[in-house]
Amino acid sequence: MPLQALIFDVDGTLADTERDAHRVAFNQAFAEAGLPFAWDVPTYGVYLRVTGGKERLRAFLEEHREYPQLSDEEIAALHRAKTHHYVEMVATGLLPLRPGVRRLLDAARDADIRVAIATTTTPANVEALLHSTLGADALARFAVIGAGDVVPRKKPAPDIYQHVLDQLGLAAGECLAIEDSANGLRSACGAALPTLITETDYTRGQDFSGALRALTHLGEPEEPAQVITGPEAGSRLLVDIPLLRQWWAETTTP
Ligand code: XBP
Ligand code: MG
Repeated sequence: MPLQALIFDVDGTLADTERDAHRVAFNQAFAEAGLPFAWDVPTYGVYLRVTGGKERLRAFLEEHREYPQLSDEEIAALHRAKTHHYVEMVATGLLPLRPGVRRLLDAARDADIRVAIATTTTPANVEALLHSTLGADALARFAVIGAGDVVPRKKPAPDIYQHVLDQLGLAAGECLAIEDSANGLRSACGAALPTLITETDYTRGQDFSGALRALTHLGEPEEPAQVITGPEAGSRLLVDIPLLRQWWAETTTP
């Protein structure tokens, strides 16, 4: 059975969204609500260990009892405001796709390999990012978009990947996941998916054991990716469909 589908994470994988978009949108919502805190770049990096914006804010408040403790309803309202700011920001075209993403999406389409999304982020955020980067018909490119609270447990639980596999009607061994973080890797591996990592500034140095390969990004002809872990470590290359098929086949051929 050939490779049937690529399942992409969103934040950090399709685009580098966290530092300059999610974090900024959270801070706008905090300021509007008159809250006495903001997340600087390193602090946000610490709380990225918690996936999901509402869950992240709850974890922050639990570790900062000196700040007003918010109810679940207050967190949900704050998070709605954050989503509004994020969507507005992304609609301006602030965030490009990461190197090689557009190229690989187009190559998958040409090779009749389906593409899907598995993310913990809110669906409106995914739609805003896809529209601003891939145009009006962007959503139609994806066979399945699994996002946000559609499953009860967010990454690193495998639920979102399992949900997407169920919707695709495919087995994990017929697909390949592309992630940027250890939480995402654990989620994809928990669903038995072979997984490629493209690290970001926030995820560099995390434990990527179990990944097919870890790379700096997917690469462009003028900006090849560097391999971080795997047999080709240190070399520079372009992730294309033949290479993905080769790496993916390693997981099925002993
Ligand atoms: C990243 C996340 C998300 C975003 C914020 O998810 O954990 O929570 O940081 O989005 P992934 P929300 O890498 O799986 O796409 O505020 O909408 O949760
Ligand atoms: Mg991610």
